[in-house]
Order: sequence, then C-alpha cells, then structure tokens
Amino acid sequence: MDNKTALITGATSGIGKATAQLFAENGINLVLCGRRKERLETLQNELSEKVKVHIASFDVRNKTEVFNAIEAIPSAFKKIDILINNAGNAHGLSPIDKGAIDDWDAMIDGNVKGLLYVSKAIIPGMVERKSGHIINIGSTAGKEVYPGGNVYCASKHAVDAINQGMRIDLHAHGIRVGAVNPGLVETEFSQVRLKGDTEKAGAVYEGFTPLSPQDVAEIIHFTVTRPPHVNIADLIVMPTDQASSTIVNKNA
Ligand code: NDP
Ligand code: 8X3
Repeated sequence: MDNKTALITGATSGIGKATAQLFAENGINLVLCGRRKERLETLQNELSEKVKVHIASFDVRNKTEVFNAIEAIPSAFKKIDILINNAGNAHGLSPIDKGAIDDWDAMIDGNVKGLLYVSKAIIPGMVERKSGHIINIGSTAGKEVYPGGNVYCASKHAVDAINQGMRIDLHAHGIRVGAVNPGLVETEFSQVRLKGDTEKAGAVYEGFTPLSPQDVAEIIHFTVTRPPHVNIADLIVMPTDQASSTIVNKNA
C-alpha cells in the first residue's frame, strides 16, 4: 500500500514542526509549508532519511502564492491525503481600543483567510478521490475570549465555525474534518505575539507545565490514524495546570 501524504502548514516551528517529525517517524510522506525557507530546507534534510519530503515556501495570506505553490507540487506528492491547517499566530495582546490594525490584518488574513485559501486549493482533489482528512488547528481561544485576546480569539472562533462548516459540507464526500484546539503550548507563539520580547514571552510559560508541541503532535497523529469510519470532530487539550484561558495554576 502507498504511504499517505500530508501537507502541513506552519511546519517551520512549534506544533507544525513537531507534527512533521512525528509523521515522518510513522512513514507519512510530507509537503512542508512555511515562509522561512531555510528552516524548511533544514527540516527536509532531516526528514528525507525517513520519508519523501517536498517543501513549499509561501505566505498563506497571499492567495496567488498559495495557489501557485500548491499547483507546483510534484506529481509524487499531489495526492494529499491529510491536510493539517496549522499556520497561524497571535499578534499583540492589546485591549481592543489600543489594538494595531496591522496586527488585526495579520491575524484575520493569516489565521482565517490563509486557512481558507490553502483548503480551497486542496479540497477539490479530496472531493474527486472521495477521501481525505483535514485537521484544523483551532485553540481554546476559539472556544472562549480573554482580556486582550479580542481579534486573535475572533480568528480562532472563525476557525471553529469553518471546521464545523467544512464537516457539514464535506462528510458526504467521504472526507473527515476535525479540529484540535490546544490551550497553552510552549512554542514561538508568545515570541511572535509579544513581538520578540523574550522575557515576557518566557514568563507566559513559567510557574506551571505547559503542553509541548510534541504533546499536540501525538494527538494530531492519533486523530489521523483512526479507522476510516472514525472522525474526531473537535478536541480540546489543555495542560493539567490550566482550567480555562484565564485560570492557570501557576507556582502551586
Ligand atoms: P509558532 O509561532 O511556533 O509556529 C507558527 C507557524 O505558523 C510557523 O511555522 C510559521 O511559519 C507559520 N505561519 C505563521 N504565519 C504564517 C503565514 N502568514 N504564512 C505562512 N506560514 C505562517 O506557533 P505554534 O506552533 O504555537 O502555532 C501553530 C498553530 O497553533 C497556530 O495556528 C496557533 O494559533 C495555534 N495554537 C497555538 C497555541 C500555543 O499556545 N502555542 C495554542 C493553541 C493554538 P513561518 O513564520 O516560517 O511562515
Ligand atoms: C493559543 C493559546 O491562550 O494564548 O491559542 O490564546 S492562548
């Protein structure tokens, strides 16, 4: 039987990178995406010992780049069995009255419109083959709203709605759609959100044990390896020390 092929967006860091590494260990061929080409090349070198790896460097906010890059995927990788819609970030943590419009654009354009562009480019092949599995990486921020979360939470609530809508529209085509919604995961996420303030970013994960990107990757891998009749539709995972976006048992 042919190995499956997965396309992972946001594979240069954090959850996406850990998922790529775990998929490779388990024989899943990879199309790895992200803007930082050097990181993609390094990961390709690392994982090519285990599986076939194609890399595609594009900004998910740019629909021309998205469609060109996906169109240019070599034929050996063209049959995408698994799509991991993971690329995304928070930008800023300001109250709504002080929020920067550029940050709002980055979050809505990347987390919402970017996910839609990539999906639009991949879904027709899945519909044609009457099979496929899409995992949308949402967040606890898509289930609740917290101070300063405003537009990031809105973008992840949109992912929650898109996940439901995709499942409604695609299940009749034999395509599985589900979301994995993590709480606090220690990645480059807070570095990006806090614009490189390493001290503040590090403090987000101090005093408790956050999820690691590998923890989330294991859940994603479990989800995509269920038998064909099983679809994990919506899954929330938090650190044991976290009860909600605002309740974290720090320095217990
Ligand atoms: P990282 O910052 O470590 O990784 C983000 C990834 O997304 C990078 O590979 C980055 O690649 C890619 N990315 C971001 N913007 C774009 C863009 N415009 N075009 C293409 N790629 C982009 O963070 P995480 O691993 O934590 O984040 C991954 C996903 O998990 C995000 O959707 C995030 O919202 C979600 N999440 C994170 C949580 C956390 O606590 N860390 C909790 C819940 C959900 P590059 O910069 O090279 O383009
Ligand atoms: C990332 C988790 O709590 O920073 O989506 O929004 S949180």
